[in-house]
Amino acid sequence: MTMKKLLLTSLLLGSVWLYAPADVIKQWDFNTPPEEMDFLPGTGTLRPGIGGGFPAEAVGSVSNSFGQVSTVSGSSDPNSLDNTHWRLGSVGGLGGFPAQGTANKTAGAQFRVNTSGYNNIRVTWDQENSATASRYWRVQYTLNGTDWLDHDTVITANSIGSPDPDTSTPTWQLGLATDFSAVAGANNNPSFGFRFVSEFESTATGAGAEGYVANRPASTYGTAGTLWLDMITVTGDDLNPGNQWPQISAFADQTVLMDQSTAPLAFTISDAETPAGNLILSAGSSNPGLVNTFVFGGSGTDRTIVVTPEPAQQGSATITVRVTDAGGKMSETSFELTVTQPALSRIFAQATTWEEPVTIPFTVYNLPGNPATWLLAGNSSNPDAVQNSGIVFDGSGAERTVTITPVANAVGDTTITITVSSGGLEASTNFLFRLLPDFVLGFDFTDVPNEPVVSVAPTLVAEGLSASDIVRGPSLGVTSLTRGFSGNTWNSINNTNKSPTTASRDNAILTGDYFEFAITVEPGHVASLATLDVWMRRSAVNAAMNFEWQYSLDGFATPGVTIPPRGPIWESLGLSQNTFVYLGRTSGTAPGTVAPYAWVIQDVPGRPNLTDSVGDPIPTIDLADIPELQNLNGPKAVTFRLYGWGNNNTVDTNTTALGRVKGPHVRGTVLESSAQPPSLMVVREGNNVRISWPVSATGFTLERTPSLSPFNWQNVPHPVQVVGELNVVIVPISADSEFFRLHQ
Ligand SMILES: [Ca+2]
Ligand SMILES: [Ca+2]
Ligand SMILES: [Ca+2]
Repeated sequence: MTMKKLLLTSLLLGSVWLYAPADVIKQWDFNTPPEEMDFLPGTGTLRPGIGGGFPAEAVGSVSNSFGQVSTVSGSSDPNSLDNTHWRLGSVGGLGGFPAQGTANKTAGAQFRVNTSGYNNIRVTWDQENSATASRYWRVQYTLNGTDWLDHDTVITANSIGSPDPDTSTPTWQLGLATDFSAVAGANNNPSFGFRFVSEFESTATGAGAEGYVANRPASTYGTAGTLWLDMITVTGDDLNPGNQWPQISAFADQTVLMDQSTAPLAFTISDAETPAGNLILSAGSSNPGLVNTFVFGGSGTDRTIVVTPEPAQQGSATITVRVTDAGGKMSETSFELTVTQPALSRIFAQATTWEEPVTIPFTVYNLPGNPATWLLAGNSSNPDAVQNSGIVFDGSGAERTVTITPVANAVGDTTITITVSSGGLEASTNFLFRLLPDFVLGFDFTDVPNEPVVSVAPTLVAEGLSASDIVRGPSLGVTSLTRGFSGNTWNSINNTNKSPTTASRDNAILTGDYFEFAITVEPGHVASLATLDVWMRRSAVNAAMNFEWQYSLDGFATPGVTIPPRGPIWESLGLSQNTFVYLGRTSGTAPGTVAPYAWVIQDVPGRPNLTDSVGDPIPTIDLADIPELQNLNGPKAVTFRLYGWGNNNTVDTNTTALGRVKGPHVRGTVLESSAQPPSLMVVREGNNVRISWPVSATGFTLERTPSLSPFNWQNVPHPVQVVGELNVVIVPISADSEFFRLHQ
């Protein structure tokens, strides 16, 4: 050992070349490449700007985006025209850092670096963290591309803002550094990589919290905290400076359809010492289950590669192409291959009446050919409800619409299938199309002024019904909202005016946090309620977000009955609780795209806040399955309440509203009692069934169908006999099921 130390000392003293600047192996500046410069920091690249090869990766389910964190402080990137910083953190409310106490040292930013031909690997970078981000960031590395080991380096985030150290955005730390020169396995290793991951205080410092602590001492750790990076620079010492590195040109990212190969992708290779024809090519995939077949073509400097995905697989993979010279030096470049198949955007179940055609937008993905030549076809499973000729397409390119016009007087369900085809490939989707009775009650808030209105009268009440105004429960605050009906001071731990203050369903019921309206069936009428629709709007993330519909037949003198949120859309969303959440909010930045009804599953910030925009529709709730809400003989009142409650963060001033524009709507039927349809009586008599109804019910025809889905009602051919006060039809029993109805 002494000998080695002495030798090393003499080398350091006597060998000038050891002090030569190391080579930059790779550098990520995240800027749009110079030839494509667009002066927009919000666009950039994850590919290394120097060195080629594997793009930077966000790991641990963290989302990422490009931008600039602050105009006050920046990174050391000298590019003043189009300087992008890389941001790790939630985007559109999705993909934040791990929840408190979970997933230590797994989430952050990852960089794969082929270090072949180098030793003394070192990394420098610039970093910024928001106030609520993790204070500690561990440097980890891998020697086999899979397993990650702790390096001694732990970065403590900077919390000092500028100009205000305590409240302004924290400033950048420039030139942070970590050194892998003592890690022998980091040298000359095509599988080397390193990453920066958020870390618990206890493991980072050997003391303190067994969880994440916030960067800024006065802040609380939050999953929405951010890690910003720039100028990730990897250096090393060339193991053989006498041999130049081979060169390989870059590839554009590629998209192919499932079961199709790429075209031959052209690239060039060269080397100072080795003839191009003697250079060795290899290729690898980050996702071998998706793609692992590569065929090289061409010769000399001009080469091609054909990449073939595995059968029936789709997804994406990073393809790395490497060139090695006769001296063993290797250079590489990478590109992303995406394997897709044609698809249509999801269309949820639709509800309407036969009188109201419905127009639905949809998007076509990954269908080849000129969109003007695409063939669009629609099919209806039940021509009694919708004919195929009632399905009409419009739009152009990938953005299309379908307008569905029902058959006159139809009620019932049909499944609509849409198929778009081109060049032997096609995409299709289907959805339920339900023809319901019309609305019998509706609140339109178009004329609600920006004042603290206490109640709003219904704007649609069917003949035979009367209805109350819509009002708030006694413990909700009255707030102003143009074209809406809003409430605040929802039950929460922060509301000192309520007791108890814990936000829960039971306490919402106890204290009276609800919106309410009532339908009264007038004497001489009978009503059946079919569906309940409501549109909602929340002002901010800390508004009440938990809800439950209830009804009462005694004006809530006794506890109400839960209306479970059920119906085709709830089913397709996989939701079957008795309560529901609504997580849309006008605060925050809207994500790029929002799937319909995403707001009943996840936080959806940035919802439209225009005074003339409807709120977010809550999926239609079926009432037809609730026996107590069918055949309501007047006089009879049904009172509806929508209870709401928040959580420990709910703030009194944050509002939850019905609307805007559209208030609650109920579909159903209301008939005069005298027009109440007669009942059919069915009795077995030997090998026949005896079907009868009162002779006083005139103008009815007995019909039958072998199935209700689809139905095919046909007149029953057997004669009608009058027996006393009854019309009687005798029908022989058959082996198949049959359904009967009276039709007027
Ligand atoms: Ca940059
Ligand atoms: Ca840019
Ligand atoms: Ca060479």
